[in-house]
Parts: sequence; structure tokens; C-alpha cells
Amino acid sequence: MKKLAVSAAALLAFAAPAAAEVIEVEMLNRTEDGRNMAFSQELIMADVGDVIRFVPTDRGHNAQTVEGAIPDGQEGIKGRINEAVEYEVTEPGVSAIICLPHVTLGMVAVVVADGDLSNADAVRDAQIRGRSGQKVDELLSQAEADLGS
Ligand SMILES: [Cu+2]
Repeated sequence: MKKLAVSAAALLAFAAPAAAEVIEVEMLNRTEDGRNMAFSQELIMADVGDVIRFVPTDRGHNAQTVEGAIPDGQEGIKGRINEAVEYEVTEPGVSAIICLPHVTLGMVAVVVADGDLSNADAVRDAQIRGRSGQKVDELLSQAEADLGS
């Protein structure tokens, strides 16, 4: 009987890591909290294995990664305007995702996978244009504060 209990506990421990999630992020002209031309979430804490699905709720947006602003080994994305696109997180680290038509207005999201900020400086140095560059810096500072690093 005791042996059975141990087996059950071992099974639970094995099942404990969170299953891969699909995280849905809307592309919006105006968010509920009053941001114009923005992703519904701007700081996305994810785990390796998660899929971030960018949904064209409003027209005229896309989602794409920025060269130099994703972890080593991670495949980038380049969604078309008005199309849903999925970003499969395969590597720990920081990714910046922009909407190309609105990058200068600050339409950007930062993904932090597995709480790993080791490439944060590279993302800061990727020279993302307009207000998005400043917002990336702010989102990374927020992530650093949240993660206590
Ligand atoms: Cu946009």
C-alpha cells in the first residue's frame, strides 16, 4: 500500500510542469485600457513550449519578430497584415514582436520565456524604431523588477 502511494506521488510530480499553453494576444486599434494601436498584452511571460497566437481582431496590423531581438536558435515569424500568426516559443529568453505599420507608434510586445533575461541587452540594442524602442526598454525594466534581477 505504501509503495502505491509513493508511485502516485511520483506520477503527480512528473505531471507537475505546466502543460504548453496557447496564449492569445489581440492586435487592436484601441485596447480596453485606452492604448491606441497596441497588442492586448505587451509583456508576455511564457514558458518554452507555449504558443503565442496573435489574432487580427482589428484590421491593419501584423505581428513579426525583429532581427537580433530573439533568442539564439529561436525561429522568427513574419505575419501578414490582417492574418493570425503563431509564435512557437522554443528557446528561453527575450523576444520582441512588432506590428510593422505601427512600430513607430509603439505597437510592440516583449515575450520573456522561462524567466530568462540573458539576451535583454541584445534586444535593447536591436534599434527598434520610434516609440517601440522606448517601450521595449520599459517592458524589460518591468520584467527585471518582476523577476527580481
Ligand atoms: Cu498595428
